[in-house]
Amino acid sequence: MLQAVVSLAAMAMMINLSMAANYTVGAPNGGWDQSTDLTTWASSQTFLVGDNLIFQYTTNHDVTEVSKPDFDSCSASNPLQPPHSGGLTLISLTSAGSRYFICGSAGHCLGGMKVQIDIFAASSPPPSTTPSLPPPPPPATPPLPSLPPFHHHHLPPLPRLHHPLPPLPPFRLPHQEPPRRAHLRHQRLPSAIQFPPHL
Ligand SMILES: [Cu+2]
Repeated sequence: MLQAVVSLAAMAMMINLSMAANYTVGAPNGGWDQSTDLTTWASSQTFLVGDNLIFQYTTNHDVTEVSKPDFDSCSASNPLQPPHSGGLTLISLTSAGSRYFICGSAGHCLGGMKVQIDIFAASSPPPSTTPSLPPPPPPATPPLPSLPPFHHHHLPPLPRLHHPLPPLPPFRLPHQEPPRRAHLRHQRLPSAIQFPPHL
């Protein structure tokens, strides 16, 4: 049971990793510099929770995360966290909301080296800015393994049944005597009843 939970968690992590996107700021036609239109670049992307920003830059720049007022005024004096430097900075977008990055080098933010990143919850990206992906092709159906040819099992012929029956005697209707009519005999009544002579 515990093993199943652990492997499920590992699978969920793998799915999350596979779904997370890395965005190199300004790429592919620009970068984290003063000559890239970073506002246009950011508006062409959809950032989701779990995605990562990758800042690649020459070492005369840095990555300074600031509040929106400081972003608007290009003030790097109150960074939300120590400025990142060194030429390669990875920022994990761990929650929904807006984050503001400027370059802390003097004059660079005013020169346009600033970017606002709007991060959406992974489960509900805005439908208007979500690029519609073509439907995935139907999964190829693996061919079924061919079955070995089917051999009909040849059964031996059944022995013929020989039950010679003795010939039946010719069928005769049982002799029936015609119904005998009871012979009614007219009994002759005496034609003349002779009464004894009247006394
Ligand atoms: Cu800079």
